[in-house]
Amino acid sequence: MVATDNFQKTSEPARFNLAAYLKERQQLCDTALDQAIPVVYPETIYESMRYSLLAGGKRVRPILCLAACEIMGGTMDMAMPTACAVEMIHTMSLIHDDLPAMDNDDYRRGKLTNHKVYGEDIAILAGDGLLALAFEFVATQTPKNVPAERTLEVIARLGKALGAAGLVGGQVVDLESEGKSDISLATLNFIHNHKTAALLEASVVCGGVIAGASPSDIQKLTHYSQNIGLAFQIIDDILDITATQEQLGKTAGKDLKAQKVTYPSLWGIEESRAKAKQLVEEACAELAFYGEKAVPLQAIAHFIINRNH
Ligand code: GRG
Repeated sequence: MVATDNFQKTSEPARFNLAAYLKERQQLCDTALDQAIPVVYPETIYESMRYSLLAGGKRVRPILCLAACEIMGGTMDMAMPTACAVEMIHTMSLIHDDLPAMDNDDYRRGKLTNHKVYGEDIAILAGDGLLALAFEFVATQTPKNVPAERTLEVIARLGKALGAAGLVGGQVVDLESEGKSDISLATLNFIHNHKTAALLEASVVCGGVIAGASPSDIQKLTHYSQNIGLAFQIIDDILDITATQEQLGKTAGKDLKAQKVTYPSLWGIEESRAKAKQLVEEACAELAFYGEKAVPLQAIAHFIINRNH
């Protein structure tokens, strides 16, 4: 098997070239995202939106969306507008998260943050622009072979995942928890199930919806994505401690400095890693029903816990 070095650390599915798979799909997503935002008047806002959207990033969410569509019998073309939309939403949440009023970060994806380059006013508007475009893009670019009611369901699910019942709600509780050392595991889980897992879940489930997945398929995709969503965040917390700024592309060690309650601060690094591994194993088992077709989603789940950035 050829794959990233890190990918080989756990008992991942064999005979699947994950590195090549991710590279191919990252390139497809990058091209589609590049084409989604031409620079027209007023140039500043389009340049600012493109600056963060095309700054790199692993493209985990769009790749999950495409893979979920394929496992359910759809094609990448059917899901590409939704895949672009989830990356636009993710990027806008990073731009707003980095603002001085929130996390106040100077670096993201290895570059200066949006507000450091364009100013806070334009950075807020770039986030707003990306958010609006995400919905317009799904509504106007989803190909005609996807029934309109599926597209409508995608729009509703995305709205729910990023609003007060999802990312926004998670971010609010995270802000309210700042500086408190007595945050419970239930609160920590609430924050990350909303801030991180909700969009990963929507990415996967919307891919399935586009392909016409049945309610029982949607249930399996939901369980898979909730598990990898939490595992993703546990690893994110560990990397904040163990990885360098160069690896992360953003300031490292921020949680420790802010004395933030995280999974490793509650459980320690090794137990956190073990929990993430267990969540990924449960996620993979959820898809065993689909046999060989599930291999890409299972391999991505392993990548999520074995990544170093
Ligand atoms: C969605 C309307 C709306 C507002 C945003 C600021 C905010 C509300 C929410 C914060 C959400 C947030 C920043 C969650 C963190 C998620 C996370 C683990 C990000 C890192 O994702 P990676 O590792 O990053 O996939 P790359 O750069 O690879 O894409």
